[in-house]
Amino acid sequence: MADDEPSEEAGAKPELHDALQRLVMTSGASLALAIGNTGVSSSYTPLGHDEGCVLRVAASLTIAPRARRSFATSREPSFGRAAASPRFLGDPTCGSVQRRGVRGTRALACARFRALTARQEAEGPIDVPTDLEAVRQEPYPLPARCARLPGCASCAWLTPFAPRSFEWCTCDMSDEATAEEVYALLTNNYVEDDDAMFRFDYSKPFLAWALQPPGFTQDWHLGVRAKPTGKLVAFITGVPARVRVRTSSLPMAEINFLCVHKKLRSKRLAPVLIKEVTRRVNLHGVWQAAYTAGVVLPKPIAVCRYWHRSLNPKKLIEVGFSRLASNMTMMRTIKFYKLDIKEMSPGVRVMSTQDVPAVTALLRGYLGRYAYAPDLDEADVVHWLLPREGVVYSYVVQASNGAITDFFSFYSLPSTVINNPQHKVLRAAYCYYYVPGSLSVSTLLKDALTCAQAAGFDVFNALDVMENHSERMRELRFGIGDGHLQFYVYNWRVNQALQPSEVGLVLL
Ligand code: MYA
Repeated sequence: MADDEPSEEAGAKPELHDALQRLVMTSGASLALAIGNTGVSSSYTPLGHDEGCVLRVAASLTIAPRARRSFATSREPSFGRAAASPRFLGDPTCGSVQRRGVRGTRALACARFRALTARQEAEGPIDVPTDLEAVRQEPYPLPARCARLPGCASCAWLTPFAPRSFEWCTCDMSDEATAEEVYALLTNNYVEDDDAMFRFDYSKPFLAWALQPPGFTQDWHLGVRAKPTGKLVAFITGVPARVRVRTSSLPMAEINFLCVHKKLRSKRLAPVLIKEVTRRVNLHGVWQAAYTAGVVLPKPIAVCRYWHRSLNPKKLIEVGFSRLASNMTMMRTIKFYKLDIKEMSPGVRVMSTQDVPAVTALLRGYLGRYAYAPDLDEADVVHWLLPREGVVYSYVVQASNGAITDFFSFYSLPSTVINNPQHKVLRAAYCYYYVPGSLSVSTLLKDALTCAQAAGFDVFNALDVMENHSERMRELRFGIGDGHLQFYVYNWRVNQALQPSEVGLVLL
């Protein structure tokens, strides 16, 4: 091996590794397919923002050369009521000062402030569950299109005076024609990077899997159709899940696939979709929701980052996801990222149905250590983790005595490569759940990378959640992305934002 050749041993040539990582990431190679979801207590007000909100929209799919894309609208934080109230209470110039004297007023202000703070600090529901009968029974009205330009889908005028030209629909994902419509809407209009180089391309089998877990409700797969064509123009989904926030295990909806057709953007359809899905979820007696987004909304419970590990560096360079480092040849780069299937840990095999009880027990034990994690049972494990070709890949490690000691998994989420003459699709594997036992997390991740490379994926993406800390990721030749993914819990107050290492939830 020549002196400057990449070492197969991670860390043996740190300067070379760093150069490669710089190549891959600072040049904009970070496919931070971060669909966004957000942070620290979370009550999202779908119609009309809270004054104190910070809105910073970050790219979902962050990638390459012209980095630092800011899909970003940035609104500086202003003081919301919570911040303003204590200031008012403590204001010695307020009327009560004259009546009570400064000291008395301060004492009263302090007492009120303490009470207020105590209320604010209690973790739990922001709005305590309402009586089901108090939930609005009829759907929210949809805005109408411009009356002056009949048939115009793209003008900015939406008026309540025009005849209604959109209608709600419920999408039956087991119906082939509907599944095709949803796929078409998402594949053409869903999350892109700021440079419009890549767009998520969730496959139909993936959508069928993601949207029909045990106990799913078709009513939560909500679409908007244009009248009179019937074309699907907007979509949002919820699926039921039991999720634990610290010690509270709650029935929640996991909200995903919020999408408005490109020609109907900025007409405030999204807030109506969110309100309507909230109503439908509430009608089932569910008052909390988990979601992630690249945008910053009020308020993230955790802010996480993506890391990217090249598996097919040549293609990543060709599509503009990565660049060749100045001191590297293509051959050396390929060698640097090559993983040898013969080096897989002994005992690793594809998960099968008979492993479900053992994998469930392992996951329940391991995820129990995180502050924000799913509360999985065997039916969930059957659905979410039994392997499905092209969708989810799961492996166990079996000891010589037959015991299942470890588990790892990843899912497949390709992206359309926009306007590239050579490549149409980027095949990305995303780190899903794992449980270390006899092997370390690093070894499990290396095995996962090897399986993903052998299965033909181009890149392996992982959030810095669970034990995916930066040191480990660098060791495994990941490069950090420039996208952030915010995690949110709807209608649940959390005192302090969680560290990524406290998050054990992976949303698709
Ligand atoms: S994250 C994936 C989001 N989808 C995409 O990024 C796909 C590409 N983009 C689009 O399709 C549109 O740009 C979308 C906005 C649909 C995103 N989450 O209609 P508008 C707010 C929440 O004029 P459009 C995912 O799926 C924005 O702050 N809100 O804008 C999880 C503004 O509000 P305000 C968002 O560009 C979704 C308002 O929308 C998001 O035409 C979780 C503008 O509306 C976002 N990602 O459409 C949803 N992006 O004016 C919350 C923008 O107030 C769930 N906005 O600032 C809450 C829990 C609900 C269930 C509760 C049950 C208990």
